[in-house]
Amino acid sequence: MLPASVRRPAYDRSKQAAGIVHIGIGAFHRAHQAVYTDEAMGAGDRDWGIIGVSLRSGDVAAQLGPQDGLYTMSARSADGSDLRLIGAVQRVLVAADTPQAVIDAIAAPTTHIVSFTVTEKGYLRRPNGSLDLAAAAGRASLYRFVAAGLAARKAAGLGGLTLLSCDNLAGNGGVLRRLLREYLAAHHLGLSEWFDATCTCPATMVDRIVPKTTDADRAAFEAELGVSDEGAVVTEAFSQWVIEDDFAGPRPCWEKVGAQVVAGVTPYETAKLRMLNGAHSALAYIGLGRGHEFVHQAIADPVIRPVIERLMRDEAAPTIDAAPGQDLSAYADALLARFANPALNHRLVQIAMDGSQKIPQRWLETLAWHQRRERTCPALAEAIDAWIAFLRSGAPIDDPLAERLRVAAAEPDAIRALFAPGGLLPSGWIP
Ligand code: CS2
Repeated sequence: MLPASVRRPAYDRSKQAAGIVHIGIGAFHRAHQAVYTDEAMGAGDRDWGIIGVSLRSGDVAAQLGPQDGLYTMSARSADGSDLRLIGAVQRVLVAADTPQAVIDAIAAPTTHIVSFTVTEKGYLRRPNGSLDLAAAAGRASLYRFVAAGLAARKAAGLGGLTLLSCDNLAGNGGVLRRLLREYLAAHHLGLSEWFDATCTCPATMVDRIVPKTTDADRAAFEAELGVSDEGAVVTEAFSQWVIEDDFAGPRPCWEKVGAQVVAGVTPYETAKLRMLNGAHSALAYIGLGRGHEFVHQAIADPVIRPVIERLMRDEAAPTIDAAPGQDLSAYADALLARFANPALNHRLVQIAMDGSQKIPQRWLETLAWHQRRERTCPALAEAIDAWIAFLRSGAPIDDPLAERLRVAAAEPDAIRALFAPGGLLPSGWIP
């Protein structure tokens, strides 16, 4: 029995149909979109159960399967934690093991939305932005499953779907649509027109800091709950979700439980990528270089903090066309407070991974904006130097381009080797 203080789903889980298939069911999805969906059903919405999909790893299925999809989420701050039991996830499929089950889930008449948190590299883009068709034909490709599921829907005379990218990419919905079109043109030409006519790909801005759950976290959950929870997730109190109002069919009433459904996501998304994520990546590389392990330690370092403030306030913020009521200075204040959260133990190495996939939208767009105005960005220049030092340091490089990055960073003119146009990273910025 869970302690009475743990909030539980306020609806009958056994009576809900699955309306959403979510591809990439990591900790972030479980602490973000799944929570909004759980709350929407708690507020009276029905039939929005989630079928989670892992493309490759069986870990989450092994964790959540025996728990009937249930897990606890702890929102932590310096003042304590708020524990909740989340009931939106019904089951978890592993695409590599049961591919047809994934296709059937996408093709089910009750499914209206397929959402994604596959990380930046999961979109399988080449540095020039086009789809890596060889990778997209491989086993761990979201495109294969989505295309096969859509083909089955069309064959069955069902409607299209809303395909909802929840990854930290600039213009994530448009990127997904463009890449999926490239895939369909190569493999399912007959589906392209139907896809255009029946499916939508809204843009989203997703924000919640969710460190990877550690064994120590799981032990702390067990001590607090009195039962073990293999699927538990740790996060902060803050959560934001801004979604472009462009749905192909029904959707949960996410706006009743705090999400913003708006005509244009760009100002929120740009601010989040360039300020929050841009600062995060800078904290990771500069912080690791100075011997820190966690984000809250790096932001407390009097040498690092002014660089991060400058990056957010003087370099990133001026590049953003704020939406009415969007206060970028207050946003920077809030981010500094969130980074300082001592209860999260957010590891810098977690943020440091996949730099080649993250840096273009986090740093290079800001640099290009200033370059067009003949201005320099000292804080971002320091961040880039720290990335190069990290690549040269001999520490493991967790990145799809790891070996090529290591070679480029070893060049005497590493900046040019990494960022020259037509090179490893897509960039409007010319070093
Ligand atoms: C982080 C993000 O790991 C990273 O690269 O910058 O996961 C960040 O915590 C989230 O985007 C916050 O919403």
